[in-house]
Amino acid sequence: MPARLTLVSHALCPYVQRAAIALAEKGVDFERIDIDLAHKPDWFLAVSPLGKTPVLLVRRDDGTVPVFESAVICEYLDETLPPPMHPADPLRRARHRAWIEVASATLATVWQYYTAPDAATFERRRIELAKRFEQVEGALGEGPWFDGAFSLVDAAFAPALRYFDVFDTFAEVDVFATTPRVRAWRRALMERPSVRAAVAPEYPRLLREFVERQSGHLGALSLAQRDAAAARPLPPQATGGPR
Ligand SMILES: N[C@@H](CCC(=O)N[C@@H](CS)C(=O)NCC(=O)O)C(=O)O
Repeated sequence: MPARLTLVSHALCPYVQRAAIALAEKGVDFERIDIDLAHKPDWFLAVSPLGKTPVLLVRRDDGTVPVFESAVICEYLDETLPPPMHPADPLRRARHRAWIEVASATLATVWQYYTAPDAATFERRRIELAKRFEQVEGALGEGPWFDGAFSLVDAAFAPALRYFDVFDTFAEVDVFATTPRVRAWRRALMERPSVRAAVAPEYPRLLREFVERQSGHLGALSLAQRDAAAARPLPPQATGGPR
């Protein structure tokens, strides 16, 4: 029998990750299909009016319903599957939904950061991102999660924070110098099994290559790090062998 839930995805899409995290937290079986957003298949355009991933295909006895927009997918999953990932109190829930919007704005800034064409623009966007994370710092609770139990806000921010795990491997740029709580939150999120499983093992390589293809400042830092690594002499061979 085909899976009841299919997540139509793209390997690097951060919005897909939100839905994948929510699905994993709910412990539900689902199928994931990665598509090429540069060549969108007709069947995809038929289920995605805006031509964007993610789309959740929900198979029911009376047919398949496509649910699109990551926030809507997450809300649908939360309304239909335990455990709850939104707080029960309406005001607290409203606050969580509002911070999910901030997570989306943060993703837009991360995109501008890693596509910044030159060093000066890159630095301006680094400052913009650091300020955004200072706002988040002020909203964070005692930890380890955004506010109490692991919630949809955690699922929404994890993909934005994951980018820096990859960027940190080739560029020495600190976006989190003034935000110790965000740093701790980031570490906790990256240990969470649902967050880890939301991307494939080749994600770091694919993201790095994608950044390089943007031909911006961060891509140049990545290429420079590759060149430096290639020019480094190999460590001396160990002498002798097992006796
Ligand atoms: N608001 C949407 C944003 C989704 C989105 O921007 N997806 C990107 C990939 S990460 C996409 O499909 N872009 C293709 C396009 O815009 O043509 C959501 O939350 O699901």
